[in-house]
Amino acid sequence: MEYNTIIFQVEEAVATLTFNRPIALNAISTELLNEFSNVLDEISTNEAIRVLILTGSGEKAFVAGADITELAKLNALQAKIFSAQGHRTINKLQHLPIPVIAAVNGYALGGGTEIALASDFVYASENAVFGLPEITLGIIPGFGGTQRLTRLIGLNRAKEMIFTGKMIKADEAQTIGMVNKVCAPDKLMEEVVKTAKIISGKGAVSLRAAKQVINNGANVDLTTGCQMETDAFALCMASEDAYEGTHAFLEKRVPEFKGSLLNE
Ligand code: CO8
Repeated sequence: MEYNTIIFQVEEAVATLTFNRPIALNAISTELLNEFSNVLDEISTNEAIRVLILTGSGEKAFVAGADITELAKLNALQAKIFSAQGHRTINKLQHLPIPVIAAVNGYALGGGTEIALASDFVYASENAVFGLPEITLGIIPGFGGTQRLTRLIGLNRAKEMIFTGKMIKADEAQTIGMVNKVCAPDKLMEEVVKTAKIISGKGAVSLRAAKQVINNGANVDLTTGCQMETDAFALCMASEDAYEGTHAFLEKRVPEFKGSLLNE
């Protein structure tokens, strides 16, 4: 499918989705949000894609938030509809069955930070900047930032960021756990692709199971989470990949995962 605001490429098993509105630092317009949602649908039904990378076009921005030109014209009802649509799309991202790495290559503000928060983990370039500056616009985060940032970095740090609207650089974001790795700008994609390839070489069933159990387990008590792990573990053992992985170890060879989601 062709998109106006997104570049979508698939190379081997790794897909790269590039937010592409250079005119507004890749800000999220209604069109971009619709296209983002459609690409996620496309990815979730394509079994050949094992890992998704998100990034922004240009050297300056990942995503500079919702498009403020559009935002400024919304009445309360339209804002509710836009925010709900954003939540649906970002939930879809968080629950995509495959791993998602955000390659944050510049400003990730407002909705941009919220997209990074719903990814599985973040690598950032040294010039990346994170923040939820909505308070400065007289609003609050509307795509899950008040909830996901709090869960990730804790109540007090999240409150400070949200109440002040302050922007933080990549190294501080790494210190507080928002970023896994900080890279030189010209090495960011290389590092992300390297990690994506390591992941895409693993078994598809176990990757999906691990992501699902980690995500769902984060919202329940430990006993329930461990029970979910037990069930998912049993499901993995029924896959061809588990047979291949365990037998490859015993035969002292590298496993060749077919990644079939079916137990043929
Ligand atoms: N929306 C629209 N246009 C933008 C945005 C944006 N978010 N960010 C930048 N632009 C435009 C600028 O207007 C400018 O356009 P032009 O050249 O036509 O004047 C161009 O991009 C380049 O930007 P700057 O000249 O401002 O570049 P600087 O290097 O001086 O500054 C910044 C870069 C710091 C990133 C600055 O552009 C900025 O502060 N941008 C806004 C960041 C922001 O506040 N984001 C949060 C938006 S609100 C949000 O995300 C809420 C999500 C949930 C919504 C729920 C809705 C109901």
